[in-house]
Amino acid sequence: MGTFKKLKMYYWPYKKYFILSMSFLILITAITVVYPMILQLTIDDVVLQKKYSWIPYLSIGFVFIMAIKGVATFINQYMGDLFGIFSVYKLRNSLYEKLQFLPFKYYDNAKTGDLMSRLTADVEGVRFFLSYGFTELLRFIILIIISVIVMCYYSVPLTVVTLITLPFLAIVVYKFDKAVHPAFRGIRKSFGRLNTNVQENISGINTVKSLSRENFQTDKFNDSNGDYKVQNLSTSFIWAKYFPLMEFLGNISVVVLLGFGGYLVIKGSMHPGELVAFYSLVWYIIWPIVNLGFVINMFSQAKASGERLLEVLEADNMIEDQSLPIYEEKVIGEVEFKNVTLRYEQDAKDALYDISFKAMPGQVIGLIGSTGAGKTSITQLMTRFYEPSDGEVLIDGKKVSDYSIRALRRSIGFVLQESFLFSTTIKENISYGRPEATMDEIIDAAKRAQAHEFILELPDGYDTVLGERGMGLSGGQKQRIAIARAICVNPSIIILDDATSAVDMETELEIQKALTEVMKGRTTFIIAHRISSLKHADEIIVLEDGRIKERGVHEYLIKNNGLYQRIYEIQFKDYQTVLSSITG
Ligand code: M5T
Ligand code: MG
Repeated sequence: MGTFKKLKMYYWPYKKYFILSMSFLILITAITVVYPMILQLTIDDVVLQKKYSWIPYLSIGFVFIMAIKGVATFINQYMGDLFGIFSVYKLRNSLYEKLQFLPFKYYDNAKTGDLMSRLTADVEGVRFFLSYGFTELLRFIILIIISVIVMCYYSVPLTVVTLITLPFLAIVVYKFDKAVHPAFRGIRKSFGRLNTNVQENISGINTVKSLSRENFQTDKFNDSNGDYKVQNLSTSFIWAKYFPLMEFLGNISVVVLLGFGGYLVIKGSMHPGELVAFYSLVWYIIWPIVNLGFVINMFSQAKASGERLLEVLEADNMIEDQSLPIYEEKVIGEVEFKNVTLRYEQDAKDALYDISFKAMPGQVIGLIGSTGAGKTSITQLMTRFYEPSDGEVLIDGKKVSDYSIRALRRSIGFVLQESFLFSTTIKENISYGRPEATMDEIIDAAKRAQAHEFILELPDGYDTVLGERGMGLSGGQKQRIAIARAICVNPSIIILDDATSAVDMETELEIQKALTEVMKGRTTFIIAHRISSLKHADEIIVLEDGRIKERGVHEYLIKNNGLYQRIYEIQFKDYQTVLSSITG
């Protein structure tokens, strides 16, 4: 029950629906037990004593009770549904919100498809149990209690004898529960894997097709689909094995009832009508116990789902706003690293080691180094996407951890190698970081990002919806929209992480023009592989294996006999070769 206790805050606010549903459930159950009693009355007092004048009254009374039961069933079901639907609405919102605020570190290990299946199938599992499972469980308990009371009222010895086999039935049901819970957890897990597979395949369809790996993907899908099938089959086997056994044990009670009950009637210590009523009542006990399997099944599924939801809800936010002090204001743009070390995982090697530098507001810092050297990692620390393992990151002389995350992210703009655009209008994509931006501001940002012209040529201009009706953009166009998006926020610090490496030389020139505009008056970090992109920087930091190897201005570094000089020579020589091959 721990899982449901932890989830209480989501469903308990709607307890009024639950309580209403339950109250009418008690009424319905009580009426159910009245059926066999009416039967007993009809046989013993009407038929056997030939009191025919009672029949109309009994019939009308019966119809009346049925009508009450109808209304009660409606309220019970509808309120039960409301309880489930409202609770799950709240739960789903909380999950989504949680996902928004989880740090990158969480997503490093999470799989999209799996998260999607948690947000859909698992949430549904919990809803189903809240709406029906809870009710069923209580109904069974109430039905059993009332039935036993009525049976004892008719005959205590017969009750005891009839119920003698039921503990065995209960043991089988218990064993069933033990077997079925892990099986259902397996199903849910397997479904998460299946989803991941599909999602990755669809997101990566370009890669799949360009490397013609369709067959490989299909096989991979077959594997997870096969695993899902096996999981389902084994659950189904458990189900099929236990169900007939439970029914068989139930029927033994009926045999005992008919034997001993028949004897009591013949002996005259029991009325025939009472025996008939007993027969119905005993099923009111066996049926819930057998079906307890079904409810337990539902409960197990919901519990497994609930656990998976709690895993998300209880995931560590890791990076949170400090309680005090908090700076909300926008920064001016001085960035300082003091002996910063960063390790992504506890026992991984240092991604950065003992990094120190200082950038004054408005300065341009170039970061260069081979792939995996730690360039991106440096920038991730400024926005607190990750926390340094050691050392301090300061902005305007204050620790980044003392800023609110919001203020920080509003002060720092990013243009990455590949920019993600949402499938909405260009206008909204540009103003994504500052939804309150006016149309003039959006157009101004686009103009400065050299994007205005091509946007006007699109079918609906700024209202063109991306990703629809084949509305794609070229890499360079996307990049310029991303730059406009960064400008729109008007950040004090801007990070250009390989912003031009994915496009051709000509587009790069255009983007470079846009970037020069972006850099004006902002502290800028340029990460690039091409020296031409960062040779005008106020300081260039050369990284290798997470450490600073060299630093200084271009003119100094090219004569320093170090890594930078080597890179420069390679790129410069290349250029010379190309040049001489053209000029012949
Ligand atoms: C530096 C590791 C990576 C590498 C080192 C971003 C990131 C990096 N790493 C992680 O373990 N998890 C992460 O989320 O850290 O990586 P980098 O800073 O990304 O290097 P880079 O930006 O200089 O490389 P590139 O290829 O972008 O030029 O060991 O495994
Ligand atoms: Mg990088």
